[in-house]
Amino acid sequence: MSQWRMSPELLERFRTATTVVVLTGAGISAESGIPTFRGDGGLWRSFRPEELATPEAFHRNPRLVWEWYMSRRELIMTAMPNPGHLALAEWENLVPSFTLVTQNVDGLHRKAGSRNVFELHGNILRSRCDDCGALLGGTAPGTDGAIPRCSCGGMARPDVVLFGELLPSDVLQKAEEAVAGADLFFSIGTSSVVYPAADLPRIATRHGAFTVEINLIPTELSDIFDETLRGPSGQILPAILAAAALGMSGAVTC
Ligand code: BJW
Ligand code: ZN
Repeated sequence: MSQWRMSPELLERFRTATTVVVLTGAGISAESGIPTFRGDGGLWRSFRPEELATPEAFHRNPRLVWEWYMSRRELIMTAMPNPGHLALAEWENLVPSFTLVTQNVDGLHRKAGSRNVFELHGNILRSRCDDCGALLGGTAPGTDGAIPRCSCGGMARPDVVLFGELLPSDVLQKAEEAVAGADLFFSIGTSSVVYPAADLPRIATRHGAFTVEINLIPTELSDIFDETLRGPSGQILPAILAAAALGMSGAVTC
């Protein structure tokens, strides 16, 4: 059970916003059965990021890194969007401008029906050439573990952004522009420790957006938000949409 309270101001902002930007992290997909990275049950409890999520790790031991991504791919391919993803897809239909910026690589926002999605950290279901960057579909090692090669000879790798790598510059630029123009900004299910994504709430604040955080627990950035809602996004987001439709606010117990 979680308890959260949406203020009358948030309800009003929700109803009148014309330019909404939502930033999501692993927490929004937790209720779809996909582990987060940090915290209890997080992936980094069992795996060391520097052994699996850096370009150096990939070059040192591409098979090991591929094995890890293959097991996550399998889980993600069968995962379904949860009520949080679905509520965001529905919200997009209710406002003139809605941008969804996600750090997630699972593709669940598009699977839920969201259209204007910027994937900051790539997509785990795609592969690309480690040398020339060519997209290689869902290419993956076979049962012998051999790493597939691009026509240029480079190794195929998951099309995700590893630590120390640059985010796709066009995607990041468009995301930052959208955030700078937002009148309502939500940060959902992210620990707000990974940059440059963690800069986005500050950009929103600097440009005068009303800012809201949804998370189970306080984060590094909680203090800068105008409003924080503590609880599972799969319960809070549908409840906000329903409350806004009914014109109510106040304490809601999920
Ligand atoms: C719920 C919930 C529920 C649970 N409901 N909530 C500036 C300062 C310091 C460092 C840097 C900096 N700029 C760059 C860096 C270095 C680095 C960085 O940020 N390091 C920090 C960790 C210190 N950044 C980079 O390297 C980035 N590249 C870059 O900036 O290049 C230029 C540069 C390089 C080096 C130096 C300077 C400049 C690239 C970052 C790439 C991140 N890649 C990963 C892996 C992607 C592929 C894969 O999936 O394997 O992306 S790491 C991992 O963390 C993944 C995530 O997208 C990312 C963020 O995690 P997220 O989504 O926040 O998940 P969690 O688990 O941390 O949090 C989940 C939250 O949900 C929790 O708070 C829960 O409570 C909550 N939750 N259930 C609501 N039901
Ligand atoms: Zn290539």
